[in-house]
Amino acid sequence: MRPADEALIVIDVQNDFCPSGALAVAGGDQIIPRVNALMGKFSTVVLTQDWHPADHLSFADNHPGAAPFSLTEMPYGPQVLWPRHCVIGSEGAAFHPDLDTDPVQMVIRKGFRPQIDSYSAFFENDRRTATGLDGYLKARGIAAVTLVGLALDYCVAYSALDAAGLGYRVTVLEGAARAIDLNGSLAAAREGMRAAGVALEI
Ligand code: VGL
Ligand code: ZN
Repeated sequence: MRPADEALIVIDVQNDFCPSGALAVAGGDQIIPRVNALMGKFSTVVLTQDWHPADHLSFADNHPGAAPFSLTEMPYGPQVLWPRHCVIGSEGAAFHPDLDTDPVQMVIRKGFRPQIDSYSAFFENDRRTATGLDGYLKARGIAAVTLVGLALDYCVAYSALDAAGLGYRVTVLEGAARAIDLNGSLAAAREGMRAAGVALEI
């Protein structure tokens, strides 16, 4: 068992990020056996769930003429326009059926405000709107977090950077994560995480 002040945070292991999903991450489902095994080692386990309303502004089809994976400008800065994914209540937004949710104490949903995307488990993309996860972890005496899940270069990396900024010791297990890798996003994410003091392990 890991020390009681360590939490496992499992990012977005949802159908839409797995093969045949709307925003499939290559090999996304391959991480699930390892993630399930890891859950047994941590006394605090948190899942995040990307959870978007149909009119979410991160969806390319809510911007007439815009192509999926193109960039737009939001009030909070540049934003990738994604294929429609993880719509609230849909099968695509559900956790992958092989993911063991029994040991999980907390599910954080994010990205439900139509105007703001949310990659990180801690703050939405405006970098100010909190999800409440920091308060939950601090109230439970958590000092270190291990992050796994999808996608390594977006939601996992953003969560890792925020966790480091909030004072947690942060480890990302790359072997239990998979990346989208859009225009060098994976290399940039790794570099950013290393610079922030995140331990990248396999
Ligand atoms: C994610 C793009 C859009 C992720 C979520 O989970 O990494 N990426 N929404
Ligand atoms: Zn999303």
